[in-house]
Amino acid sequence: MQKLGVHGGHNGPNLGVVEMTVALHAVFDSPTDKIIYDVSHQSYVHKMLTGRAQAFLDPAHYDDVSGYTNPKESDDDFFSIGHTSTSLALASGFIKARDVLGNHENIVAVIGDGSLSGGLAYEGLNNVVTENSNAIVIVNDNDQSIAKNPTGGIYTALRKLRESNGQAEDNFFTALGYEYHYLADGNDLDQLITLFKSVKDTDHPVLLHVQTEKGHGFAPAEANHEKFHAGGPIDLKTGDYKGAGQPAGETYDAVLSDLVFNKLKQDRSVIALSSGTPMIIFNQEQRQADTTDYGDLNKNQVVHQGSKVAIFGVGNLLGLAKQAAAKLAEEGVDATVINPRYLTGLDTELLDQLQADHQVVVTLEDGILEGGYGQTIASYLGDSAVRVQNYGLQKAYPDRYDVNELLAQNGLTADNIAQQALKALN
Ligand SMILES: Cc1ncc(C[n+]2csc(CCOP(=O)(O)OP(=O)(O)O)c2C)c(N)n1
Repeated sequence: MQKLGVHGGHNGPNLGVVEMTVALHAVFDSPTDKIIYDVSHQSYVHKMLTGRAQAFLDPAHYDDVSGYTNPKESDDDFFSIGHTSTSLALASGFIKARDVLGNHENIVAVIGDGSLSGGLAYEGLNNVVTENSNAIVIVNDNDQSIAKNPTGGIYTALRKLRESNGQAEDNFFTALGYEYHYLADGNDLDQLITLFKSVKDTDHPVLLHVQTEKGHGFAPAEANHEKFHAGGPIDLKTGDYKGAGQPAGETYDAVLSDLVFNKLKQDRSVIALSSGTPMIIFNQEQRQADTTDYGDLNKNQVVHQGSKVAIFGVGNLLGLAKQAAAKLAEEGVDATVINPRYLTGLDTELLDQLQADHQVVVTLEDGILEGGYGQTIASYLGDSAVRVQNYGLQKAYPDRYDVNELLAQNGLTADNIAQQALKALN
């Protein structure tokens, strides 16, 4: 809790499975027995019990582990994962491999009810049972995805099972071929241990439907499951998020959600689909009703018109482009700032105009430099007198990095950008 207080993370999912994780490690022999977590956003207690407690107890080590399972950290972690609905498919591979090798360890998959809505989960449910050998699937049912589950489909089936203490006649899991057990008090350690012991070393697929409470033990998280699914540092007394780490100024997320909310207000037939990540898709009809001029395609937005130096800030780096322009202004250079708005396709009319009164064109992007946006600009201007300076990231696999540090390592600071532009001018 102290770490969540200053560090944030997946609060509710982890608090909900403290007892389950302790029971799993009490009964099963990890890593010989394999415990595979769906999403793996609920693996904090697993990490504490498998040699990584320091990363939760000692602030100096908080960043030693990631928020998900990671085979590089421990032999008890089998996958680097973060997507929902994968655990059963992954477990079915382990089951197959074990059986081919003639081994006998337990394969345990833990999947939340929210993750059970993903298509891959159904393929996994089918494949696990097809192998017809040891498999222990735990459905961690807290009746909550990130947001509330809808009614209908699997969620009505789960509710009927919960309300009948696992006795409902329609049982999706037994129909598929699983031996089914229901545990109403999935936050009770003793009952969990008894249940797990009773199915350990089974020779056929078993499904344990375990009802837990998201955020268990922390009153604010018990009272508001969605708010405490995940978030930044929390005031542990009041349960309020401290709000640190919020990006300053306007963000692309905020612009998008304002736009979508306005559309939704104006037109009840507008539907937004989201996977819990900021991703919105409009259908063809909505686009036709939309008044946006798509003939505008590839037109860049000149945020500020200056001369000599033009800075293109791609996406989130538009802010940095403005900061670099402010530094240049201190040196008497009134730089043009451009929001390209399109990652593919160039505004060639604008680029042709720039050649008339600009000597330096700078591009900033927070993607890989090689083959990136900036290089398409450089290629277009390659035959002109304009000097092009491209900033982006070296190709690498940074793990748990500080965004500003990573940008700085790649020269992406307002000071450096301004200095290099001045050098090119002189
Ligand atoms: C493919 C994919 N879609 C969406 C998400 C966003 N997401 C993260 S966890 C989650 C569901 C959480 O609900 P549940 O599986 O019930 O676990 P709980 O957090 O309630 O323990 C979702 C939709 C994701 N990680 N991967």
